[in-house]
Amino acid sequence: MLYPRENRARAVMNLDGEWSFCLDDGTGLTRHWEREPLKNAEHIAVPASYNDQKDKREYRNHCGWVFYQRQVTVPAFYRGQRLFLRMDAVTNNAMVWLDGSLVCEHRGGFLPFEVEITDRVLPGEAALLTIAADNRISHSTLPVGNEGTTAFFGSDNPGVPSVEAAKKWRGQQNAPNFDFFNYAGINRPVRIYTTPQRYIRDLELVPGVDGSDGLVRYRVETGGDRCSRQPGNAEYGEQDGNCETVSGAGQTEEQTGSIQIEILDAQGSMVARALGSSGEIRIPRARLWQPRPGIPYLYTARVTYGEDVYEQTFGIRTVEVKGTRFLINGEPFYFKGFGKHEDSAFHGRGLDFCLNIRDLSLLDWIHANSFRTSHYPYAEEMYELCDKEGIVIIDETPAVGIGAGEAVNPYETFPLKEYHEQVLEELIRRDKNHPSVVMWSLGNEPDTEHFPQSAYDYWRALYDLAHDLDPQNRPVTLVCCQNDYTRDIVTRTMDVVCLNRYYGWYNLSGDLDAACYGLNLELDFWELQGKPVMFTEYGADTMSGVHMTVPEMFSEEFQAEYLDRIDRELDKRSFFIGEQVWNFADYATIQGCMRVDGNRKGVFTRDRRPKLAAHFLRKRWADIPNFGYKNPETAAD
Ligand code: BDP
Repeated sequence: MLYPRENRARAVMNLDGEWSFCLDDGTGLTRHWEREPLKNAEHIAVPASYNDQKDKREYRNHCGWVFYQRQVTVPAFYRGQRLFLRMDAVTNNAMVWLDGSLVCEHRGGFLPFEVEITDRVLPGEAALLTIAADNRISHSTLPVGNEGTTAFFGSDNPGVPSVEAAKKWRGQQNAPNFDFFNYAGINRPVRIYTTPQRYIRDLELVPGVDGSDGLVRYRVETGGDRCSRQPGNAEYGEQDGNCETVSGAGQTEEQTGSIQIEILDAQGSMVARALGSSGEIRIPRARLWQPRPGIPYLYTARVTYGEDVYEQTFGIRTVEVKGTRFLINGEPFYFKGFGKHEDSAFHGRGLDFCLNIRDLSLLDWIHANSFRTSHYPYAEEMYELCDKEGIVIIDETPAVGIGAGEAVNPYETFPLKEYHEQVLEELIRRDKNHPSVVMWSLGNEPDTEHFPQSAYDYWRALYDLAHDLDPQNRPVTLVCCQNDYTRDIVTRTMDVVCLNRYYGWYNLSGDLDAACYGLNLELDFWELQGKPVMFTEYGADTMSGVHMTVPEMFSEEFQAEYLDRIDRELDKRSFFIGEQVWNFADYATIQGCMRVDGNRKGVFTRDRRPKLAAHFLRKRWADIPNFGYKNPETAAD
């Protein structure tokens, strides 16, 4: 799916700003709130989660639908163009109406969806746009919510009602099976964009290297070759229930012949050109996209098709796993960075350009080169920034929380398989062209230990699917929870073994000698598997401002010492290809007796001030190069 961009052929109307807003009282859908201006509406900012915008418990703890509304007038001079309404992310499920009629529904809170509305609005006249968002999570959502007997935090003491019983008594309540706040609403921009009648629908770019030349395979998909729907036959439901517009299947030779693709260098000069809907382009003496401090050189593919034009930046770089190494442009790469969250004060999970710029600046300051989009796909703007700034991304689906203890086989209980496939497909379709994305993560910390064969069947099928779907065939991983790794038969089959480990924190708490001992036992096991291994999480909750001469848990000194001790063990292992600390910054999560005002494992505070550990990592990472840090031939064992 293409990101909406304006150019000489396309206009983009941004609908962000202040909208009308109501929490559903349970009657919104049956009483058709979408048909008239919302009654007793409040003001709300878009994009942003609604939860922290008002000082009201009902906003923070709401469970169910909410309604957003605004008037939209498409300018009269857009007449004759196709119009698309695009929502970048509505969390977790969405329904969209124009003037009271349903135009679109979408399942999932972290990926874009769009619908053609050419026949739904009259340019020059106001239309009432209503978007409802449902934040409920359950066994059939990603991320996963607890239900009934799978409640994670069950009854603790005899005589105390279980969470489930309390829920029944007080009504509906979300029970996340994951450790971040369930921020919801219109979290990313809403836009209307135009295209000419015949338009470019998608573009796939697969870069390769041939000696000093770049070789780019490309494929262009067009739309609108059939007549656009006329008013009167445009009822919702005629589109097979999905939100996509009419596809360009059945292109004639004349039409595909009219597709032109030009490759521009960073100065805007054309360096190569081709005709047709697919093919291969040679770029003589190509410059590679390199993670910084290398130069993340970007080319632009300019596609024209009839009156339409679309420009997509891309990088020429290769990614490959060989033996125990992760190669970018043929060189063994070492990941230094973090698991992150989209999380900040007031905005919740809402897109915040300034925060993204600031976070990348901090990654630069601390000499990090990468992060994982834990635990869901991030806003597209962040990937664009990383393309430009040379930050490497492990791109994760929202599959977090698949597991419910040893009594319940989640793979037989959670009806997720088809939906998970759909999400994976949407993710890869969205992010396939980003040079910054070097690996797909199928999910975070599922149960792979108690029902090993079911887990294997589930995740291996997704692993194969990811490889099939990705035109660039990037490595694929599944991020593994601290578990009995000898029973887990899934993690070891991934291209890269990604481990979340808390030796010294949740396990062997506070005893760093014992933690290093436990860690080494496990590393001995992984050494035998012949795969590249990295940490995608390790860390310690730390209250900024708490200092100790003899470091104990929760102090800034403990976090720094913990990282130092663990890192020294990692340094001894040549197959170990990266360290991503949990977490980049403190963040909001569900309240509970293990969390003080959120999860405090940030190396930065929620307002992005460094803790002591940030200075430690900055010093350590300054001396670790992107390439060649671990060379299996020479590294000490
Ligand atoms: C890991 C999860 C992560 C948590 C972290 C923690 O992947 O989402 O926030 O633990 O406990 O298990 O801080």
